[in-house]
Amino acid sequence: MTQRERMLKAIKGEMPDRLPYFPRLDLWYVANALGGTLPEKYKGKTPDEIARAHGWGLHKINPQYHNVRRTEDTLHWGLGLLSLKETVYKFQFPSNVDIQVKTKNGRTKIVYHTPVGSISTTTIYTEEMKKSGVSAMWIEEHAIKDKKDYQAIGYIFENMKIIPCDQDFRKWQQEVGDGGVCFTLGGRASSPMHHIQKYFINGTDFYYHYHDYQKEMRTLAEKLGIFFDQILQIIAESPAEVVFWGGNFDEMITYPSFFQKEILPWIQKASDILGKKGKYVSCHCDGENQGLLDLIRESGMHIAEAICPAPMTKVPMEEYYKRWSDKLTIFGGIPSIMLLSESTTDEEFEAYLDYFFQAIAPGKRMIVGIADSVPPKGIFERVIRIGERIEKEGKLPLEAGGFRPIEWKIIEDVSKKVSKEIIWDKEFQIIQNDVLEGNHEGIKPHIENLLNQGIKAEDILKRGMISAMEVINERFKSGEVFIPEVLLSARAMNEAIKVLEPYLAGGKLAAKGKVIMGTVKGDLHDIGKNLVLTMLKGVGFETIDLGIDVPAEEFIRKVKEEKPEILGLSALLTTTMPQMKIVIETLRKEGIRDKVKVMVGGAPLNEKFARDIGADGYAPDAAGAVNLAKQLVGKNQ
Ligand code: B1M
Repeated sequence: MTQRERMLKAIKGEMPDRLPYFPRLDLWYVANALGGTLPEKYKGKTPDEIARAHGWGLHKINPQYHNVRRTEDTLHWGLGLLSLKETVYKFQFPSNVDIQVKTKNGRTKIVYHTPVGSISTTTIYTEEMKKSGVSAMWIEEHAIKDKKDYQAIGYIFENMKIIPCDQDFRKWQQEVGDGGVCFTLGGRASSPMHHIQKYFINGTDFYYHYHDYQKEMRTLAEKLGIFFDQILQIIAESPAEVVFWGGNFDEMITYPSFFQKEILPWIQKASDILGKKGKYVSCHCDGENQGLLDLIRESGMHIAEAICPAPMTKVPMEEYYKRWSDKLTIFGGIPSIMLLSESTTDEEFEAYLDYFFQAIAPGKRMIVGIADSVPPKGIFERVIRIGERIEKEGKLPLEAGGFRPIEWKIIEDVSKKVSKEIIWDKEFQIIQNDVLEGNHEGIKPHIENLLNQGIKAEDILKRGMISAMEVINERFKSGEVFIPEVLLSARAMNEAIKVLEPYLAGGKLAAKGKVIMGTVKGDLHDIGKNLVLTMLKGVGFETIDLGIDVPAEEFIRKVKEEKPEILGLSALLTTTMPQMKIVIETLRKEGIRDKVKVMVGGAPLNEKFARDIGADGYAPDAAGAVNLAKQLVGKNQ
């Protein structure tokens, strides 16, 4: 059976002869080729040649953004417009939109002048990013900065022409041949609202806009819907068998109610339309899926790709297989940290594979892959070893044998966890409610009212505002509320503090302490860090955000300048975790290590790592970060 046949059988829910194995090599390959660290035997070979030589399938799922036909293919990334060999359409801007492009050192600024206003975007994709294994561009400046930008962007999408164009896609299919299945790119977002979230607005501001500018957003989503519908029609008539229909879902970012309302209906629509044409819909589900398991199952998608199970996320592989495999095909299953010596020993790696073969028995609807990809420093012998074991033990149907779940955090039943209820304080109930509801406008007159009645500002702050914020903190921890609620409550707090501050003793809010925080060098993830900062600010810390991709020297400079009680470091990539150690060592070299407490966090970290690098504390989430920060400054109240 060819690799292509194997994959198609797994997608259709039939039994191939053995488990299909399609490791994604591009990030590993590009990073090592550019860094001159590609193993000798692979030098001069392409990733496809390497995969074919080892008898693996060719991973033709994620577009090769680093290797496009021409600059224009990804030029309009800031608007989420891509025209690649992987897409079966191209687009044409309305003729009355004037576009000005400036590019310098991997940074591209574009201004779009439309008859109803101008918008601009800036994207970055540098050689350094490629070397560190980044395959996609970073949006530094988002198109929508405030309410007035909705109209211009809506105008562009409403008047955009989408034209079928599949010659290059057909050529690509021929080149890949029996080696695999070429996924066409529908888009990197799964619905119009998801598109707005991923491309148009900064990751954190999105939630404020979603709350404040509902009408504008809804209208824009409708205009984008026209664009999405056209793409679906073109794909339906194209030679593609499978479509990459967006992704990067995460139970925090695309929290369950948002996923259900804004994303799921479009996956259903795509699956219906394309399903009728004998095509399949695949979504990139590389995030934390615990709270989304049932929704993804019900979404109608045919393939959940880049599935990254425990221990990297909360959902163990057997849970995925048990919950989904009767309905959709699972692609992935080997979390990338299994390939890293820092996180996984050889013995642990082999034990994971023993477990894995049992967790996915009998192996139907399963395509094995590294989720989401082989990391730049991944041990390549382990990629080979997985292939060897599949060759030997992956004949289908797999036998489950004596299944023993591995010891890691088993799925938690969120619905059973109820955090502490608010203790209403009669005098301050209205303020407590404003904070809980995120009523950032209403809270101001309410506070003025209390002040006019002669109530002390310190009491309003402590008994009214902070007591409510702590409840939000707890509810977030227990999964009862999600990012938007936290952000909106914190915003109400901050607005209220502005009114309160002149009345506080000394005319200034006595901060719990000063915290400086940033995402370490090489790492561009900022949603979690922003949330932590917002929470800290909400409970009374003074916060300074250093942003993303912050080098050690910058952290040190700021610590010297601002003299904070706490320095916070965030990292989401295993490749950038070592940066934290560098920062701590530099603090030591500069003789200021004992002047500041260092707190670290981010999905791939744990307590042990924090201890090993000499940090003062680790927090797994934003609520934990608040508690830790209080402990570190010795103020638990
Ligand atoms: Co990225 N990404 N990503 N990504 N991404 C991960 C992290 C990944 C685990 C996905 C996967 O493989 N399953 C993987 C890393 C794998 C690894 O390192 N082994 C990965 C990869 C590979 C990449 C790229 C390399 C992909 C590529 O280019 N092909 C690239 C790297 C870019 C770079 O940084 N150089 C990349 C890019 C992106 C996007 C731009 C698409 C987007 C980021 C958008 C943004 O941040 N503005 C993105 C996203 C969204 C994710 C996932 C899906 C979600 C991350 C997130 O925001 N979660 C993520 C999957 C995952 O984490 N399982 C993934 C929600 C957020 C609220 O949680 O950030 O964990 P989190 O923050 C929590 C806690 O960790 C903690 O509190 C927060 C709130 O509770 N916390 C702290 C965080 N910082 C703290 C600091 C503290 C204390 C607590 O004290 C100081």
